[in-house]
Amino acid sequence: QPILVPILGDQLTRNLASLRGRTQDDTVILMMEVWDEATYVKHHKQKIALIFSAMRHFAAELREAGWTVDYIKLTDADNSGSFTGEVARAIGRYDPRAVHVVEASEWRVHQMQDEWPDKFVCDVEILPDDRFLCSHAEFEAWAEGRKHLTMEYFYREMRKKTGFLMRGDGKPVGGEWNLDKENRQPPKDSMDPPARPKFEPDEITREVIELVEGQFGNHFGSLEHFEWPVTRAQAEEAADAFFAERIEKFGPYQDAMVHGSDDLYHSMLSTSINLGLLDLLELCERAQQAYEEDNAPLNSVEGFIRQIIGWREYVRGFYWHFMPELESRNALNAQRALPQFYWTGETDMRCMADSIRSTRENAHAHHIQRLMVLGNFALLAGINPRDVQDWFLAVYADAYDWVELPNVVGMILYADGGKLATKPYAASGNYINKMSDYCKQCRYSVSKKTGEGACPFNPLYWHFMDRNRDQLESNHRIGRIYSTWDRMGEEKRREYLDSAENFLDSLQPASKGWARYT
Ligand code: FAD
Ligand code: DLZ
Ligand code: SF4
Repeated sequence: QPILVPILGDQLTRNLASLRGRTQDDTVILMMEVWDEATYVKHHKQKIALIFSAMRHFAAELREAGWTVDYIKLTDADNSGSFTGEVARAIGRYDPRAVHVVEASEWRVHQMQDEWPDKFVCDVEILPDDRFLCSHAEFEAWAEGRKHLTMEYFYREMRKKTGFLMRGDGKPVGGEWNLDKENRQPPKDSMDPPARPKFEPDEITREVIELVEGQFGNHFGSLEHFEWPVTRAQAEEAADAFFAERIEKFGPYQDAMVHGSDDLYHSMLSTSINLGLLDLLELCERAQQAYEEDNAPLNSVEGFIRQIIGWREYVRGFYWHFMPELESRNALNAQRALPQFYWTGETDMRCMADSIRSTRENAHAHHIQRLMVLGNFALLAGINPRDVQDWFLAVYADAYDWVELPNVVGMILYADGGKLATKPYAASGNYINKMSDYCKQCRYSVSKKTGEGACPFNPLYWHFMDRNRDQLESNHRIGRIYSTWDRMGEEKRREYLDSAENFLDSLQPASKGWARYT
């Protein structure tokens, strides 16, 4: 009787807790393409193609290394369509003495796994996912008794724990923990970021692309530019290029936006990291090495390491700490439907149109587009959190509930009432103008505050502040905004509010069928 080891689609590493220490002759690995996972939201076509292709490549790699892999394809005749159904069928086939599986990264799938011990005739062991650097218990111990779960303090603990950029005396290299203030440079005309490596679809990927076009042709997004790494070797090549060519300027231009320039100096590694193709400690070691060898300044390297051992680990801990309530939080009582243009890209707002174009073409937009353009608009316009969650979960190739949800509910929408962010990331057109080249050729005028042709972010900003005054005025980081508002006088305030309302009234709500099967 073998041990059955199901490997989920975002667990694609040989260094998985369920494989470690196992021998090949008494192990059957099970990998499953299932309808339920492909359709719980209508994922971008590239996201499904990426996951299926990476799964198929990983299965081939495991077989080549001598493992027995039972791989269930989406269109296999008896495919039951769910993880639970497929594990049950595999138990029928192999009569294993136990199932060893690594805990799912998402609440939804973890709930399924929790039922397995009662459902199945054999033993079921659910193992911790030690690819994350901070265990659930460690996060809970850190969170215990804290009024605010401030990322910065979590991050400092992670620096001490991992030793990255630490001096022998326990102080941070360079004397400061966080160099974010050096990482806010606007784009320069002379910027010329080197292109990242693009990976031509091989036969496996081409077959998957055909499958996705056939089965999920009505999902959002284009498959024309499928260029993601789908194997560990390719992901490492992508990482090599980042550390050789882009990390130097990663820090300074982290918040910059340039029309038509989709990668800038970002690593573009999130899809590979989330699938399990890259190892977090190795990435951080390489970043640190770039600093030690004088290939990148401290602000770039610290910024990169902070995203990985700080933000990424923090949002994962935050997710498990607040689930399942997190997904229904709506502290600002935002009720508006998501506008249709999030799906079509048909809007005259040039910043939104470009961010949505990149999303449609690449299943990717970089952080500041997600946060300060797409997210900021959703916040200011009062889009209900469920619609925004569905959109962000569906459209990005790196999107999984555990990472998307805290970013949407906590970071962009302030729907958790300020647990993640100490104030809403609300900004008028001025911020976007400062950090991008979008506004110069926009149909709207960023310097016009109200009325016909005014940048919609301007009146929406004040509409947001005004309608949420009860909740926000007591926040010491934002409260003083209201004295500016009050000083404007009744007539000016009315102009802002009317302009915002006219704009909001003009928005066409999206049909629900874009995000979910109805
Ligand atoms: P880089 O800019 O090169 O950053 C390096 C790495 O740091 C990323 O690959 C990622 O692993 C990590 N990272 C950076 N910021 C965050 C963050 N806020 N949370 C978690 N990890 C972070 N990231 C996802 O992986 N999946 C998502 O579904 C996702 N949804 C998001 C939704 C919103 C509203 C926002 C504001 C951010 C979201 N992010 C998400 C975080 C971030 O935008 C992406 O990780 C990043 O854009 C990926 O591109 P990159 O690999 O070039 O990142
Ligand atoms: C996102 C996704 C999709 C689209 N399809 C599958 C699949 O068919 N099989 C699979 O194992 N995983 C898939 N995934 C990723 C899973 O949803 C992910 O592993 C879990 O959500 C983790 O909780
Ligand atoms: Fe966006 Fe306003 Fe600038 Fe147009 S003017 S690109 S809508 S910020």
